[in-house]
Amino acid sequence: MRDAEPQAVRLADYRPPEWLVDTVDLDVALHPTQTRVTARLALRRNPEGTPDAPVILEGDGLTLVRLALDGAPLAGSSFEASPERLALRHPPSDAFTLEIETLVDPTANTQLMGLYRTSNNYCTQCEPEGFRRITYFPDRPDVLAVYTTRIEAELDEAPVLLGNGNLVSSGPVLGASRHFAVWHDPWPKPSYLFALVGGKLAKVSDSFTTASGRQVELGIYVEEGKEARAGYAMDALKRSMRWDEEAFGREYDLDVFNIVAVSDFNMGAMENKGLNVFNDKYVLASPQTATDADYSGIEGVIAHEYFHNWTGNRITCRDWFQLCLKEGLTVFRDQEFSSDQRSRPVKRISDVRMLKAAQFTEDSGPLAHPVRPETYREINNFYTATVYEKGSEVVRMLKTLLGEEGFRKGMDLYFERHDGEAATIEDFLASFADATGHDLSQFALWYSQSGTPTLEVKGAWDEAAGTYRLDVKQSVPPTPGQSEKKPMVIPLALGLVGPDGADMPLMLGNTPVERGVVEVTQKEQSFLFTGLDAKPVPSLNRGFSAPVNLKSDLTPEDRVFLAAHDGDPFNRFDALQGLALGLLTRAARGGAADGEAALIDAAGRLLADAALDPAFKAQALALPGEGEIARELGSDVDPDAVFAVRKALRLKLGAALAGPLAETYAALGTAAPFTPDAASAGRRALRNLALDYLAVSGSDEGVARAQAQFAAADNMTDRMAALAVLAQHDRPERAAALDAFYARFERDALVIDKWFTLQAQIPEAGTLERVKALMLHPAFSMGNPNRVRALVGAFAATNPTQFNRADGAGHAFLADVVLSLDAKNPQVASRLLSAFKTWRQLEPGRRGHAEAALRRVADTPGLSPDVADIATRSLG
Ligand code: 0A1
Ligand code: ZN
Repeated sequence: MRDAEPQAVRLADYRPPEWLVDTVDLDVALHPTQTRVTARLALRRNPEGTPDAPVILEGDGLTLVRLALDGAPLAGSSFEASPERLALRHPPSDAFTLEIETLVDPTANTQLMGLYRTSNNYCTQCEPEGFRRITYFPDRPDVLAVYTTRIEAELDEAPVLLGNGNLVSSGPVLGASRHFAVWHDPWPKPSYLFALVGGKLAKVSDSFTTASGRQVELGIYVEEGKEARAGYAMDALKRSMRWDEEAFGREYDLDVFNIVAVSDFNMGAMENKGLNVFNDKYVLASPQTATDADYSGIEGVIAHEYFHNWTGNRITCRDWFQLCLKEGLTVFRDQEFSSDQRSRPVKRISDVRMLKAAQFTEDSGPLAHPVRPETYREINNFYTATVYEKGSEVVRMLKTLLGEEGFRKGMDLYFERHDGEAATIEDFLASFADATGHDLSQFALWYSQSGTPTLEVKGAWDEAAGTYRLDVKQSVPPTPGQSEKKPMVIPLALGLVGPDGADMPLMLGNTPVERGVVEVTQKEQSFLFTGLDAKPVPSLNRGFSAPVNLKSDLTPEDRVFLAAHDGDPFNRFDALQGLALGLLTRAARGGAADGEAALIDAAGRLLADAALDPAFKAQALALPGEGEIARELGSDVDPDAVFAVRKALRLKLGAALAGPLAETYAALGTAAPFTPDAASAGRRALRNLALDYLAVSGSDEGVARAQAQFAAADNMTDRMAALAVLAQHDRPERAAALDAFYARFERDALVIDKWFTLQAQIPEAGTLERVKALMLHPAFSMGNPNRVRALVGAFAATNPTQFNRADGAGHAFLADVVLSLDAKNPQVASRLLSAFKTWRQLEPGRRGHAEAALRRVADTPGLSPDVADIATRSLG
């Protein structure tokens, strides 16, 4: 394990690398416990570095076997080697070849960083700092080299050998049971994009012809027997490749593109050059085993990793502070892809739901940090919703401000200028500024200021003048390390909705507002809209044009009106959500839940609107989650009270709309076989929402309907939805259904994960004990990240009443699991621990338990830097 108290790294301290590496020739002889890695590095002194700087290469737990310089073995006195570093204090010249032989043990690697084993196959994960667990290297993203990798293994153990780039040669190793493959990647890349895979894997093949006629062989490698489940991923890959050509003018650049699905993986997937490695959850799907959400997750992640080929690989990051340069931009690109493949408004709604649930929460608590952090102790802890999701929102705002054409010009210039480089956020913004003439210096605050801005908006109607004035005030709350904030550039898309429900003209003086977007740039600002013949209802922040907390003076009547008429579908959704959130927070504070009748009425009308997409209805009719209600409350949160008021409202909606819901349920039933397209998925989503509302009361009829659906379902979406309904009711049907589900899918780990998750989410007093018992279940394993996340992660992150039990047992349990997992897999342990990110908003009793649990973790000796960092920042 690494030093538990590593020095903080600061963006301000960035210095160019002292030594560059032009080529890396790797020879990897795979062995379960003693893999021999020979690395030949062509090192060259960086002319921009410090004269006489020593060569210092990073390592992590390495065993050095041999070292040679320009072919001659090096005497022990001329270098210093430890598991963590290799230093040549007095290099003999400014350019030479260093040959380094190390031994690594992939079987003992439970961190799943560097070279490790999964289901007896070999695979690597190098982002962000895993390459140093394979060989000594200047392991930083601004050292770009051309890699050639020779992999050797026992033929019967690893018949498949994959590397980055194109296959150069392969064959048997003479006189032995071993074979080899040589891969060459012509594109210079940082070490974090290196990958190799060896093992017994089945290949699903296809091909793609790029716009300019290059033929690309596509391969998806999966466990034998799972080939049929890779079809959807392959289809998504081909669609992604075509889309990037059409939407961004970006073509693929190698002869092969391979994806390998593995069952032990710390994250979702990894964009290694030409050899993406995926958590199999984001590759494998069949109607019987995957839900609609799984299918759209696969589509999104396949696209995301593929799009990294240009935004991340061809143009990479200068340092890890620039992580959002590739991640925020690539999330933006994958969101746009999914919007084009599916329904744009529905995609936007689900993205914003997730942004609010994950990022707004992070931004309002102790782990808040800027999209581009300025300091870190453990970079693994910065793969966050802020870097990814808020990072994407910042790119989206740029597009909103510059318009379609300006944005495309900026992107084109960025690709043209920085291809083959390790770039910064400044480079990115300069491309847009130079391409369009826009001054983006104030906009850049989005990268440096943390915290979700609040935008207060008040309207004033002047009947005599026919004008409507919007008074806008912005503020950014204090966040860790940042007490004072400057005003930001907030692109506010809006419309003025007239009494007939249609948009009225949007004029500032005599000028029409371009694209319906005004730019808020000051602390306080007013906009006077003219030429209006009736009082409008403002539809603000359309499409969620800026990631802000909007506080408007809209009345409940205005919201009911917008829910029925707004021309912007996002705001139609948001109007209903706002109504619900308003009354839920009032009720949770002990006030009267007034406004229910209006909400029920608005919901009923939306449900009955035949012109609306079922997927949209399903989103609009799903109440804000417990987390969102808690965030809105802000302090002294009692999760039981939040759950109770939400459940009470679900009961009322279910009872009041029972007739139309039952009709919806019946009307959307179909005998057609399952297809994962967005339209069919939308119908299932609405039907399953109806199923849920109709059973909230636990009535015999509601439960029987769910039970019948569970028994008859021909696909996982419907089966799972029914099981989720049954799981909410402590009745004999629940145990029976859970048992039947387990028996049917016992051999399918990804499906059993759903079974674990569902049970971890039961909002009942016995759930913690159930989770503890399930940890002893033979299908559970602390060594597999998916299993840990499915059970413990789901409990901590998605079961607010039971995780935050008043007696503190839920908090203590999470601390115990984090501490026992830390030595094995610090990354997964620290992610689990970040479930405490909202602990300060709890009421005093629960807050005390959370603090005690966090302190117990923080005070434990020998913590990994990952867990130590989250624990101390959470308490800070
Ligand atoms: N770059 C990947 C995310 C990723 C980061 C770290 C990892 O290490 C375990 C794995 C993947 C992405 O954005 O998809
Ligand atoms: Zn990414």
